Amino acid sequence: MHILLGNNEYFPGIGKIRYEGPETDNPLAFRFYDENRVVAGKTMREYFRFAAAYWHTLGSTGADPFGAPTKALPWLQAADPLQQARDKMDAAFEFITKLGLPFFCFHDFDLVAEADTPTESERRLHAIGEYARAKMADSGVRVLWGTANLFSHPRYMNGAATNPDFAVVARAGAQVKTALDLTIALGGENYVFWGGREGYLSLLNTDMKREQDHLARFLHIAKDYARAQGFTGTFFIEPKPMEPSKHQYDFDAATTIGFLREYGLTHDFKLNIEVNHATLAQHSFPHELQVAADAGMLGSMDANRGDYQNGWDTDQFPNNALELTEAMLVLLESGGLQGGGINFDAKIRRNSTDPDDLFHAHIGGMDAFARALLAAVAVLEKSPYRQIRRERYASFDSGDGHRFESGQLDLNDLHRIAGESGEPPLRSGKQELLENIVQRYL
Ligand code: XUL
Ligand code: CO
Repeated sequence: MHILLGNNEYFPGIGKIRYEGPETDNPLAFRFYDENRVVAGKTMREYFRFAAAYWHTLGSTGADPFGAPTKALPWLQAADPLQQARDKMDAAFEFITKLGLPFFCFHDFDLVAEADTPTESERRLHAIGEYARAKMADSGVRVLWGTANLFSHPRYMNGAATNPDFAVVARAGAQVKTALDLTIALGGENYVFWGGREGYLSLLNTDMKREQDHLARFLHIAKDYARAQGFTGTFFIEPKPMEPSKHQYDFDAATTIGFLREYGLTHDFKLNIEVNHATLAQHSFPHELQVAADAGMLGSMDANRGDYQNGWDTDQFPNNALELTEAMLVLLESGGLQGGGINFDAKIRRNSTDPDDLFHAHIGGMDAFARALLAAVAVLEKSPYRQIRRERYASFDSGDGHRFESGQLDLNDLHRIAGESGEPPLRSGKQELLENIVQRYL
């Protein structure tokens, strides 16, 4: 089928964003992100696999609970939903290719507005899917992951897969089937489940055990369906502790890993770790990455940052090079992301109203990651970071420590050894030294 691609320009005056190095005065250039530079055995482009988040980048109008939209986005003006969806996609691909992002991520109804009936919604999704295929073939841009929005529509107010009403669970299943079909048709590399309403507001009306059993059953049948269609990518669960639900079942990485293990889902599912979700759970981003990596389940990440002074999900663009350097240390030491990439699940502020603000935001985020990667590689290659960490545990490398680690000692042995050794000398954790080492290579 021949598809006529739109030719409106939505970001006039902005050309391809290029690497110009740290000394450039051009605000619309990369200072650190050089897509062809080889670091840690890969080009930066391959290492990060950056993705635009369709919902924020093309859909954020600046509306908040206190006020109306501040941005009349030119690609959202057509009255016909499919025309609007095509305009939005033209803007998306113009933005993505000017920035040089290899991927994008989407929810089903980011691509086109949901209709009044499932049949009409599916028809619209199919049509915009064909349009996306043509744009992707034309540009080489790919889908990092797709997902279904199971949280915006009022029918999901009591949950989707965990809804106490089976009719809603079935409806969510229908939506996931269509979103999986679309993701597969677009060659999507992964599929995400974020359970915004998979949780509860009050235990007084909630059978938590039953709801979690239903969630597991739902994930199993979704996975079985996708595998039967030939999907070989990975499913990611994206942990978040709260907001919009008071208690979300995928609270953090550790909780989610326990859930996947309990229900036999570890073979197909890994985690998508988001910075601002980590901090909402009172963890740091590197902590969540490490928990996932230690379980062999570090799949992908959603990049953003929260706000130091308030507790909620502000989804600001990442710019904290120190935090990201610690994150990159975890990534480099654990062998990297399994199948995923870095999706900018971030939005520009309500009062950022110029078309170039979207570019500044992404350029800053990409540069922050590139800078962090270079710093982390330098820490590993040039500093005693690894050696200090290794020596901290050296007493387990041989002798009784090694015998303990390999299960050869019982509690009586510990009692005897402690009696023979006397009071252990205090050993510094060297935290400030390690912090200075990381600072030095920033
Ligand atoms: C919400 C969030 C979602 C998921 C995809 O906090 O992060 O956008 O990334 O549903
Ligand atoms: Co996210």
